[in-house]
Amino acid sequence: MNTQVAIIGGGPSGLLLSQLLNRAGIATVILERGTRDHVLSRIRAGILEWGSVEMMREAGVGARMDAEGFPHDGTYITDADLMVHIDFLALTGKRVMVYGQTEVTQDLYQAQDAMGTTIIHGVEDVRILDLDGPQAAVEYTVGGERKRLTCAYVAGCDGFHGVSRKTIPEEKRQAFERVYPFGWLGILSRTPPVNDELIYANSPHGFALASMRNENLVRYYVQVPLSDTVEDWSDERFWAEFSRRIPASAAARLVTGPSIEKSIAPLRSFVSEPLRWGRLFLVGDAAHIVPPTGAKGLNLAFSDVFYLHQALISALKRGDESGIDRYSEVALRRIWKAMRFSWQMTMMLHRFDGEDNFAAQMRRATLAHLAESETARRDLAENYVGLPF
Ligand code: RFL
Ligand code: PHB
Repeated sequence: MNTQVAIIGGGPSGLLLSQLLNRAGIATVILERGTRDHVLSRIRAGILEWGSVEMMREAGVGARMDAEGFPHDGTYITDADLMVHIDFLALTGKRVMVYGQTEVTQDLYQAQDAMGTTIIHGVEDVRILDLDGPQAAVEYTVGGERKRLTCAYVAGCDGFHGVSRKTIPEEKRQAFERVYPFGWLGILSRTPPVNDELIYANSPHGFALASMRNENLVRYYVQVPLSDTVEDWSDERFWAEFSRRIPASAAARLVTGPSIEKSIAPLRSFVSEPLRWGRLFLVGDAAHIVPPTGAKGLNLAFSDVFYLHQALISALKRGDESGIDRYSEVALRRIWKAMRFSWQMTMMLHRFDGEDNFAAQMRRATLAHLAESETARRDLAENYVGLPF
């Protein structure tokens, strides 16, 4: 089999890239390890920057998002009972959209099906070959049979644990990493949101986040030690801990109910450079991970797709390779700024085990400054709604 762009991974990055390329008349094949149900059931991101919203529209998959998503004009950052409102719209003229990653991937799969693109699920043992020759190849096993796909370019959209990044020789790539000594325990519950906008809560008991999917579905998180498992967290324990970490005025409105999903995600910052190796390009979580505190992971994956789809269209339609030559440098410039913001938000809002009393005062002073300075709030808002592409 031959195609123009082989895409490893059918998560949000791979699907959006495939969608944009096919609409420009470029053929793709997506090779996905899991089943479609597996991809669609992963409860992850919830917030789209406006640039991501516009990309969904450009890709022809904006209709349901525009009908069912919830534009948010601001968010709250709180410290015990101090609630700082960050008014995105007033400060930047932009807003964000509450629309879950599961909905994004569902819309993209549906659009890909309608276009009749090739998505092969259940692939194993993917090998990426011939990256410095005139044509690249991808070998994989599906249904017990070994297959070979040749292509002009390979897009590595296979997440943090994929094979694409590891295909670049170890001595030719450099990793930058910070692992945080805690994780986020997240629950989904069919209850009304405790607040009309998200609450990022700093507290003496650790961080909590009140997010949502719709009027009757919430996504709430609490910071937990890495040694905890979901079995340590009954629903009762979760609700008690969550309600003492958010401001008392919000806790008084909290509606609790059974959780319908519960999982723990460790927090890490990670970047692997470069993003290009011959005919291979890394995209999204395959190349970088941010802690979820700034809601940047999916959005950063989409900005990589933005740069790469334009570069691939120029190369394949017009023979102009300047975009693919610059892809790594251009994408990394934005990636590092989102890394900085996610790291800063994480440091501002989490309690570190064994920290000294100075650290807690620094967090409190940062929040107090945010409450008093419009300049500080605008800086946060500008980063949260998304830096320009
Ligand atoms: P994904 O989603 O990991 O998809 C990769 C796909 O590749 C497949 N795969 C392979 N396929 C073939 N061969 C192989 N060898 C393969 N290895 C892997 C996998 O099965 C999978 O389908 O990466 P992608 O597409 O780059 O998308 C990235 C986003 O999923 C991620 O950045 C976000 O979910 C991060 N994130 C958030 N991002 C935001 O922008 N806003 C948020 O509010 C937000 N909240 C979150 C988050 C991530 C979280 N967790 C669990 C890490 C909240 C959480 C709790
Ligand atoms: C979510 O809704 O899952 C969510 C929202 C904001 C974040 C992280 C996760 O910063």
